[in-house]
Amino acid sequence: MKKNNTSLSAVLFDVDGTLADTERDGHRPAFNAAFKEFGLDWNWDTELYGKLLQVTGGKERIRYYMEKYVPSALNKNDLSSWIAELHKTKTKYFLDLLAKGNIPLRPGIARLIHELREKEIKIAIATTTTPENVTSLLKFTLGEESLSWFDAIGAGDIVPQKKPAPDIYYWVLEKLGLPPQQCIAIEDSENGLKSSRSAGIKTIITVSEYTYSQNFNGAAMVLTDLGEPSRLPSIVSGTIPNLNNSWIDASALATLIESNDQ
Ligand code: XBP
Ligand code: MG
Repeated sequence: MKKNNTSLSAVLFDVDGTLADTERDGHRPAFNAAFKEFGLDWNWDTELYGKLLQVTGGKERIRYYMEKYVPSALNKNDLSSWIAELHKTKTKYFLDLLAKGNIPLRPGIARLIHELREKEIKIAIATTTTPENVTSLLKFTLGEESLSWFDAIGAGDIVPQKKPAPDIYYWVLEKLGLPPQQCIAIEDSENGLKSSRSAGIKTIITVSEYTYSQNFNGAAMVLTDLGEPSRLPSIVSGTIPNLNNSWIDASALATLIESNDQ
């Protein structure tokens, strides 16, 4: 018997800031450790990192930082390969941090993933981050077998343009073989929202430390997090019909798909 009798076919999750708070105490110190290993005196403090986050993608972020703050360092024979090597070192440090198990999933993420699986609603990942970062985060939070739960994992450089471009969402929709009208995206940032909305997908925002003051026009709903039955989320703006001060679950997402709201 088909368990999912709604028009909701898939939920597409962003990773950084959405599945887990990875930026301030994950990616940022990993970049700094890589800078140190490369003998660079660069230090991305929490405030500067907030500004740099407007550029998605670690390699792109390093290049942007160099152009803006240390242009003299741009003068290298093969700048792109040098940035790629530096970024590879950063990924190594980030994976070490994940393996320590210090970066938990955000409220409601594991609950919703388990419920969607039970109801046979597809789940997928649409992120800018490096593929190994996604697989490690999933492995160390939901367990090794969780990788097989996802019907598509779209990550990193597999598309030419990172968020806010819609490319990664188009890629995932194609892998799933689904139209955007049957999917919901869960994001935490303005760049992520631009990406998912440009691909025509209704989107829920769970704000994160670095994104709460961004512009979320076009989101179906903006909340602090997905919430748990024991700890309801706070609604920042918007609503889902019949949600009534509750947490985000599969039936709330199905109602959103079926509503005429954005
Ligand atoms: C996440 C990012 C990523 C991470 C770093 O954006 O911008 O660049 O900060 O990952 P989103 P890499 O959540 O919108 O996908 O260093 O592996 O690129
Ligand atoms: Mg994000």
